[in-house]
Amino acid sequence: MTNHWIDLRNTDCALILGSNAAENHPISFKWLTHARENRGAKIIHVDPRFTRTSAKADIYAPLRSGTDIAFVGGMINYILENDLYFKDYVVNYTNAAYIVDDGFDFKDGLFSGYDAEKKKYNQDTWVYKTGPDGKPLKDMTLQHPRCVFQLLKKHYARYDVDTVVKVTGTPKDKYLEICKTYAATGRPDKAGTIMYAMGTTQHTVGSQNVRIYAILQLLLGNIGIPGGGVQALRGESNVQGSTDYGLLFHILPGYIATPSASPEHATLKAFLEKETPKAGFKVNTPKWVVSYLKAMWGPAATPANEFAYHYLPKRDPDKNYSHIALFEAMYRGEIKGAMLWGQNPVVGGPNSSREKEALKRLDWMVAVDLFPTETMHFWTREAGEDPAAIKTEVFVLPACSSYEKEGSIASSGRWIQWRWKATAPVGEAKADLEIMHLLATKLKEAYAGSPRPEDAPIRDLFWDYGHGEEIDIDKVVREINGYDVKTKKQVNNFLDLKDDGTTCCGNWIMSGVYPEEGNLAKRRNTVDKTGIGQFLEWAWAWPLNRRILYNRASADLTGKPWSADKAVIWWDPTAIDPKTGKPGKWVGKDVPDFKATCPPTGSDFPFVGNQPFIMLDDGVAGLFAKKGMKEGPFPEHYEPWESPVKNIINPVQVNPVVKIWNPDEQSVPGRFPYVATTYRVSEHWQTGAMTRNLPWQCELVPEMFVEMSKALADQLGIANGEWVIVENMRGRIKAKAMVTERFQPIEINGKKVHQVGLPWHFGFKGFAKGAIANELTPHIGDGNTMIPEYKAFLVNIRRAK
Ligand SMILES: Nc1nc2c(c(=O)[nH]1)N[C@H]1C(S)=C(S)[C@@H](COP(=O)(O)OP(=O)(O)OC[C@H]3O[C@@H](n4cnc5c(=O)[nH]c(N)nc54)[C@H](O)[C@@H]3O)O[C@H]1N2
Ligand SMILES: Nc1nc2c(c(=O)[nH]1)N[C@H]1C(S)=C(S)[C@@H](COP(=O)(O)OP(=O)(O)OC[C@H]3O[C@@H](n4cnc5c(=O)[nH]c(N)nc54)[C@H](O)[C@@H]3O)O[C@H]1N2
Ligand SMILES: [Mo]
Repeated sequence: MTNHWIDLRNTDCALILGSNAAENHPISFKWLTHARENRGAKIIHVDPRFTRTSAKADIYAPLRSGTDIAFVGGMINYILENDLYFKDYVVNYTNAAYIVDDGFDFKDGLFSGYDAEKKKYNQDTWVYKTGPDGKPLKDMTLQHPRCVFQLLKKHYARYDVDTVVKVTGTPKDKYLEICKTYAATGRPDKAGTIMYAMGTTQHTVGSQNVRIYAILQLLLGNIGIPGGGVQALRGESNVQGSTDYGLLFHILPGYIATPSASPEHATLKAFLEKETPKAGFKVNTPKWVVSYLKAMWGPAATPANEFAYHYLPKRDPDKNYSHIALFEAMYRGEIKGAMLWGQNPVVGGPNSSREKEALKRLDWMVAVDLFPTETMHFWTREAGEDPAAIKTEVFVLPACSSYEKEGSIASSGRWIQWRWKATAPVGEAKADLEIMHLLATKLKEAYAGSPRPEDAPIRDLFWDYGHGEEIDIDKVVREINGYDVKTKKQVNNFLDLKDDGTTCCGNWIMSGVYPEEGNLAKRRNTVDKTGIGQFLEWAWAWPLNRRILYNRASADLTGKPWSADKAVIWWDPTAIDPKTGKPGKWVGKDVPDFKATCPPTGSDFPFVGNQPFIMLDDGVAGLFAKKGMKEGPFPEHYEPWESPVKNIINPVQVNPVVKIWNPDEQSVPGRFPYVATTYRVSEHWQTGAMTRNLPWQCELVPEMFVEMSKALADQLGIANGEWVIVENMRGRIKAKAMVTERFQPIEINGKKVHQVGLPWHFGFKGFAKGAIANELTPHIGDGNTMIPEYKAFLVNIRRAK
């Protein structure tokens, strides 16, 4: 989230698309209800199916799964055509005025630079045109035909209302009502927020779905203000924290790129040169990287050995190591062993039968979990297997639950909150941290004194957290915050970090959570001194306890809030800065997302006073994404891999950069006419391990179902509650028909299309058993992140007998 949960109460309009927030993130509705009651806020919900979120919305509109870019692209066109954008904001705080390289083009569904063979773009033309001084050319009047604003306008002019509703199936009057209502937040005194989750991301165009929300919000001046922003409603408890700490293969803790085995990353010097931009706050990257290496290898990380940079694993630059890719590698027999730590892919993984097959090809597997899961038992008769025919040796380590251990978690709003242990673990169960500590200690014992260079990263691993078998979590948090290596004094925050090896810091974005005064995640001051619900002394938020990201954008060029109602920080020329003793300072209701003493009209490298987007080298937000996004600088509509219709916006059917792993598993519309999506129910959690072992939850939703409209049920002669078969190229499952009004047939370009929905909470363990929805979902992922396309695929449905 750019903002945070409580801040939803400051919104004038919430556009919820790709999320069933009322059921899956219920706390959001506490604050949206507050906004509606106190400031007349409007709630809009866009979802293929009418849910409890829709029931609480002022406007609900259906769309076909997988068509959000068309939907939002049309809103952008509406805003630009009707001059409803926030002009001062767009001109000054985005790259609207920048002139784009002459070679940049978009034709027949493709941007310039596409290599059809490699399915990859050469992004060299996705840049600005520069003047003789090497600086980008700009036209602040936004009239130049090659400026970002005009190119954006041209790109989305093709997304006229009639075309859009032909793609999405949304009734035209509803669509226009949403355009009008949401565009009204483009005024300086109004804020609109976008709330999204898996309905947005689990698509072959998932990343560009999120990008297009950012463009919409920037046009309306909705970023950096209370009640505005783009809100990623995170899923699993602490999924925010796990990405912050580098769980994903392409990032180290703090969103630093993982090094690859390529010449440009061969040495620390080369890596830092490549990964450090020339302008913007990220010029500090070397301080973060070197301090991280000091946290990893302590005294063994010295200036002479480039701080042990050569110990960091380097990934193959041409390989992908995401979920699908790893399971495909297991399937091919390239991976011999796997540790599955709190995950249950036999139920939750895409094309789960294939993933189960992949597990059979491992020599060993370790599962660390609270409950016996389908994944731990994948080799059993219960799973339909012959145990004698499976070679994989399976080890189970019992883990304890969140109530049985202490630690912090990061919420979607980036708040780091401490949780204390409520009760002792059951049986032999241990906290994950303890299990990790024992493992690390044993590994270090095994490699102690080894002269082999490949053992050095473990031999020299700096593991100073424990007392024998016991780990001291306080020491872990202290290292995450960082300290001065010599004095052992905690640094105040990442502004104190150095690139010479004198500081150590486990994760720069978290630096500031544990200064000398103590662990701020434990703070519990319930007084809100800001009046807008910021609660700055409740816990701690990264970065630097900042609650609204990019908040410099809430003030105009001179540092005055665009409107009193939306004031967060402002420039006070008389306020004295305690550090410098000089007048002039950013003050207000949040920690400035800016240098506190850099005046709005001046500069203080790498800060430029009127450029709020400090993490970008331009200092302004990107309506046009320069190099970076795999499929282009502007989001473009492509159909899901499995779609009932042809793409009518452009001639390219599927996202041109996605990797198609197994072409023969594609389900085609003739045989499999219905659009299927998967979703959650309030009563279950994820793969069900945590709810199907609780009898009272099982009573609430006891069995697998497929939800369909009355029209489809009538057409197929299916009665409510009857068993049906749902099938496609990947699998065939049995489910009970749940016939509802919540799905309605939609019209796509003159063709009637039916959508159905499946929960994915069931499996063969626990008290409530049922078919696994993921036996139907494809092994295909988004072009940038590889998140699986769980939300749009094709199936056929028939009566079970
Ligand atoms: N009770 C409960 N709460 C949970 C969870 C749980 O299992 N149970 N899981 C947690 C986790 S890990 C996560 S990630 C979040 C997920 O939270 P959500 O994303 O809200 O979860 P889903 O129900 O999977 O999907 C949301 C909605 O997306 C809609 N949808 C499907 N395709 C599209 C599309 O193409 N466009 C649009 N606009 N909408 C589409 C679906 O109909 C569904 O209503 O929930 C978290 N909260
Ligand atoms: N079809 C379809 N599939 C999906 C999705 C979808 O929308 N549709 N959503 C996807 C999403 S968003 C997600 S997040 C994934 C989730 O996929 P998984 O992470 O595999 O699902 P969970 O059921 O949350 O599994 C977590 C496991 O962790 C265990 N656990 C709980 N607490 C702890 C702990 O403290 N320590 C340890 N070691 N274990 C613990 C639980 O018992 C459970 O078995 O599924 C994905 N799969
Ligand atoms: Mo999730």
